[in-house]
Order: sequence, then structure tokens, then C-alpha cells
Amino acid sequence: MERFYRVLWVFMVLLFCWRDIINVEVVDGSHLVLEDLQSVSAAVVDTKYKTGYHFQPPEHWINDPNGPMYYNGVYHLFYQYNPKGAVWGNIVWAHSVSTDMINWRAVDPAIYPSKPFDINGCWSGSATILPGNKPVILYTGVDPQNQQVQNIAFPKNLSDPDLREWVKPDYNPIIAPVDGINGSAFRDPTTAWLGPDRRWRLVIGTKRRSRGVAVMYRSKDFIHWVRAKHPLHSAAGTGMWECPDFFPVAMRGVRGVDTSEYNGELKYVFKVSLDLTRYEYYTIGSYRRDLDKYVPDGASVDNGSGLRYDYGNFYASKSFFDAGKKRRILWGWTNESDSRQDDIDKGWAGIQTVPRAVWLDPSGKQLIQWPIEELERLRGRLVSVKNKVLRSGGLVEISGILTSQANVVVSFEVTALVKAERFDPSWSDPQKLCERKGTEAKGGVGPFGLLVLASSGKEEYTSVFFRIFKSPTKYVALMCQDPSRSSVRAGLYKPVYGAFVDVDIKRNGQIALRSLIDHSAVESFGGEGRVCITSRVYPGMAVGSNAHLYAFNYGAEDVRILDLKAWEMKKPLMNGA
Ligand code: DQQ
Repeated sequence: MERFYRVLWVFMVLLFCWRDIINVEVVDGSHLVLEDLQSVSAAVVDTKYKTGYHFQPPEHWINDPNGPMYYNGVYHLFYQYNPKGAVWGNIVWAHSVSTDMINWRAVDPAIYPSKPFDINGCWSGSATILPGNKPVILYTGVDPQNQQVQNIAFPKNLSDPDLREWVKPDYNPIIAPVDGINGSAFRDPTTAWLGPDRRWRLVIGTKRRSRGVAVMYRSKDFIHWVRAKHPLHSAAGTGMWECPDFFPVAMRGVRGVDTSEYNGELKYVFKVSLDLTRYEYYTIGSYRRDLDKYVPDGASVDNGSGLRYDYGNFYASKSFFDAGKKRRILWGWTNESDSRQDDIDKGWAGIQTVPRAVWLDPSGKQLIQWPIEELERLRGRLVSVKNKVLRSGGLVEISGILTSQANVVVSFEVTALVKAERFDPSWSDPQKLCERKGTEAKGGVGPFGLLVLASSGKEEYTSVFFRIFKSPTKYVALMCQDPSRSSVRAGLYKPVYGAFVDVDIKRNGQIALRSLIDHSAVESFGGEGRVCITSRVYPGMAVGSNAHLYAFNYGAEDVRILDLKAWEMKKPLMNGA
């Protein structure tokens, strides 16, 4: 028996060390608390892997985007920030403002622990624009008993375009974990929406045993909230639901919809961040206003095999309606995948992915995401390749620009599909399939795609590619992003990511890829935004002007580059960095 416990103990220690290395958090309350490190200020900020055009502050730790909003011509992004160190802790709502969501100016933190209702933490939440154009924030505070409560904050001065100061009334908390709610798993209020009875609704993430729950509250005045008898939605076996998001999408077109808008032409999106897996899932469905219930469509599943905004390193996302350009914008956090010690040595950790516009795919079965058009203003020097056949085994270097901070858009043509490998119906997990059939494994049609952040001798590269398979009824397109060769350095977490892309390759034989390369970030969009995959990589050699970019085809069948454009990306104003 004693031996059993010793073995169990060793196993637990190993598990903890491993999760630490890969930055997976294990503490209830979602983030690993490293008390001895959370107030160790960055001695220097190492810029080698700093991204050029992804959102980040000059130093220290960031996580979830909070309360994004558009108010009087200004975009606001708040985010979970540790002002004192490069690991999670001392969290405040840092605040940046912008007129284009590309160039950012930091202002003082908007919300920080100062009152009993948030003295132990100011955690994630959302903004709502109330009638009369009045923004308000709802966020989770952690009280002296370490209970998670929901608080409200108002701008002190509505005529300050930056909305720099926020007031937290003393009547907070406005929602407490009572009547059987677990106070250590009750957080991240959504943007509220108005129902037909003129009452506001919002949901908060929680769990009941292992069931993930979006508990709903209603209010007439936005201050007094009453819990609804039934949650908006819940799902067995999914664990704690962090950062829920719920919003309508138009059935046709790219127009975004305000969270309170309601008409017969809308579908709804419900997203949760699963603390158990540290991945996010969304479903598409209907909002039964008569029952105040969200009902996912039949084909839209609620669990680990469901749809994801991003099949890579992406968590705690939040969307908002941009009333200026009438679009829905999605922000998401991308964590580091180097070691904790690397983060401390770098003096910083975490970025936000580029803001993406989201809308419903015409199939109605999934969302499309695309970097906001403003990003294109950063495009600098351009190189292009047109109409070039990539023979089997072919590799073409795309040179003439700095490719460590770049944006590549390429459309491939694959007309001959006879050599496509047979698709085995048991291959239900695309990530595993990408692991099994990596970049080097020659296929029938594909792998073809890009090698980014590659060293000149190809000792290092991150590959982004497609493989086309043939099933009895259709062709199946697989997209993979594989950083397993991204660095010769040891101690890095380099997971291979993958997803099936819902494109009809038979129709015109084309498939497109866009990759945003930014030093240590590779954010890729396959099939015109049907699949997004983000990875963090830390090359030892393929850094700065030593980074190379290639298009490749390691399949048996030839592939044609119809059009490839690669732009060097300029650096925007980024919070004073
Ligand atoms: N991060 C916040 C929580 C949220 C989690 C704390 C998700 O409110 O549940 O920093 O990453």
C-alpha cells in the first residue's frame, strides 16, 4: 500500500511539473497562483519574441480580453493584466484605446482591487451600452472570503473620450453566489441584452458538479438582478464554464448584430471556455425567447468535438458589436508556450490575437472569421507569385521582404484529385490526424502549404498546410499547423493543431490560406476564414531577417499557386512599446 502511495505521489508531482511546463493551469479559479513570482517585476524586457502588430502591453503578464466596446468613435479594450510581473496575479483591468483597433494607446487601469467586493481580484467581464449611449461594465470581483461576486462600474465622466476613470458604487456586489451557487466557480458576466418584457438579461459561467452552466439573471434597472429559474444553457460533463459569450448573427451576409436586436432572421452563437480542457467551443442555434432558453441546432454539438473559433492556442475570447462599422468583432487571448522561467526572463507573457470580424457562413453551420480590414493598412513591401506549379516535392522561397513580421495570402489550385489518399472514417480527430501525418509524410494530394519562420537550412520551421483525402461520398480537406520543428531550443510546448475545412474542393479545385506571421505568433486562416489556428513559436535561428518563408508541396500530385501575395507588416503604435 505504501508503495502505491509513493508511486501515486511521484505521478502527481510529474503531472504538476508537466502542466507547469506547458502552461496549463490547475488551480480552481482557473489560473495557477505562483505567489513567490507574481510580484517579480521584469528586470529587462526581452524583445526577441515580442510581436509587432498583435496587441500587447510593453511588459508583464496579460490574459483575457475584457469588456471590449465601441463608444463615441473610440474602441476600448480592457484586459486581465498583472502590473507587477510576468506570471498571473495582482490582476487589474488594464485599459487601452484606439480609433482603428490596430494602433493602441494605454491609459491607466480602469478597475483594480480597492473595495471589499473586489479586494482579492478583479476578474473578467463585459461591457454593455445602455440606452442613451451609456457604457457600463459588469465584472467578477473576489471578496475577502474568496467568493466570486459580480460588480458594476460606470464611467466617471462620459465626456472624457478615453473613459479613463471608472466608479464602482458601494452598493456592489450586485449579484452574489447565493441559493446553492458555488462561490468559487461563478464568474465572467456577459454583455447584457434586452428582452421583450424590457428586462435585461445576462449570463454568468458556473458549474453544478461536472455540468457546465450559464446561469441567467434578469433586471429592470441593471442594478437589481434576479436569478432565472432555468439557465440559458448547460451541458453535462463539461465542467466549469468560463467566459461565456452569447450573441445573435444575421442569417445572411456579413453584417454584425447588436446583442439586444431581435427579429426572425437571426441565429445565435453560444460560446464557452472550458476550464477542464482550456479550449473553447461554440454552437450555433436558436434563442427561444418564450422560454429564455438557447437551443443548439441538431448538428452543432456542445462538447469536445464541437466547433472552435480557433483550433490552436486561443482562450477566454469575447465578442462585441461595433456600432461604428456594424460588425461583430472577436478578441481572444493567446498564451505563451515557452516555459514559465522563459516568461520571467522575457519580462512579459501573453498577447491578444488580431481582432477578427465574425459572421455566419452561408451554410448556417459555422462562423467565418477574418482579420478586420484595418489590419491591411499595415501592409508594406509586397512580393507576389502568380500561376506557379509546385511539382511533387517542390519548395519555393518567397523572398524580398522581411518575413518575420508579415502577412501571406495564397490560393492553391488542386485540379487533379485522383491520387488523393483514402479517408478512413475512424479519423474523427483532425488534430490526431495532423500529428500522425506531419509535414514530412508524403501524401497523395498534399501536404502543400507554407513553411513560415524557417531557418535557411530548414532546421527550424513552422508548417501550415492542407491534405486532401477521398471518402466514399466527398473529398475531405484537412488543415494542419505544425510547430514541432519550430525551434531547436529545448523545453518548449509545441503541439500540432488541426481541423477539417468545410470547402468543396471538387467545385473549383481551390483552397486558400492566410497566415499572419509575427515573430512568435503564427495566426492562420484556412478556407477563407472557415478554420483558424494560432500557435506560439520561439525559433532559435529563424529570427528577424534570418527568418525565411517557403511554399511547398510534398504530395504526389502537382499543385498550382494561383496567386500568392506576401506583405511585410509595419509596426503600429502599441501601448507605448
Ligand atoms: N481568467 C479570469 C477569470 C476567467 C479566467 C481571471 C479565464 O475571470 O474565468 O484572470 O482565463
